[in-house]
Amino acid sequence: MTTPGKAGLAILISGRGSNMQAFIDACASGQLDASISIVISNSPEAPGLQRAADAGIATCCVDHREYDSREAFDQALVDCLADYRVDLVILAGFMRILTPVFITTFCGRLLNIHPSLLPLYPGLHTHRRALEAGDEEAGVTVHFVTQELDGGPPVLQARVPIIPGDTPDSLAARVMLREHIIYPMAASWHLQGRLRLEGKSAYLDEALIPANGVQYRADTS
Ligand code: NHR
Ligand code: GAR
Repeated sequence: MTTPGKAGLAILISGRGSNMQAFIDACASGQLDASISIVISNSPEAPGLQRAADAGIATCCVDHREYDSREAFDQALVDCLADYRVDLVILAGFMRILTPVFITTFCGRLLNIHPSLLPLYPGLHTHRRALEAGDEEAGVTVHFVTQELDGGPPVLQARVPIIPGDTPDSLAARVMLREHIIYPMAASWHLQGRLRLEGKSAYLDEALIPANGVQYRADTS
């Protein structure tokens, strides 16, 4: 559903799409002055696809298994997005590593949410790794996506305590509550023209964002 005049979001998912749902809610409430132009999944089985369709949003599946190379898959994503208004691309639990074919097309307009306190624990199984390391806190980071996996500059980060007896699942559930707050917030900064990628650095209101991102607190806005 593209509303004329409104900024358009593209959301890429691989799974259940709870972060995508947070964007649906933020657009509906007016917290985000945008509409979701298209939701793309690389997997036909992603439950989030049905959720998006139920909300009246255009969906598309670009199944990575049907392409010979990562570049060909990325080109198919770019081709799909060319039919829609896309001011900002949101990776929301999207599980395929992207090549320069995709990244250069959307450079500076591409955000990801990663469930760790970046630069700690890039890659997979972040909560398990934080627990095994005996960390006292875990968290989640919204960052610009660049060629370097989970290495683009952090934008906004929320910290969550680790509680004795935590499992990767219990920790993930606690972190997820914060994900749904900080991701639409970071996107709204971008849509308002407050957030910018320049080289390897991110700026909010023309000020350099620190290496682990703006630290989310209840009064962050
Ligand atoms: N692409 C680039 N170039 N840079 C980033 O920072 C990216 C990216 C694509 C996705 C999300 C990321 C995360 O938040 C993301 C960031 C998937 C993998 C991975 O290993 C790693 C990091 C992220 C997403 N994917 C495997 C692959 O071969 C497949 C794993 C699977 O299907 O379960 O692509 O964590
Ligand atoms: C979220 O916790 C997100 O941070 C994480 O996957 C989950 C997706 O949930 N992302 C990654 O691990 C990216 N590699 P969702 O589908 O319910 O939004």
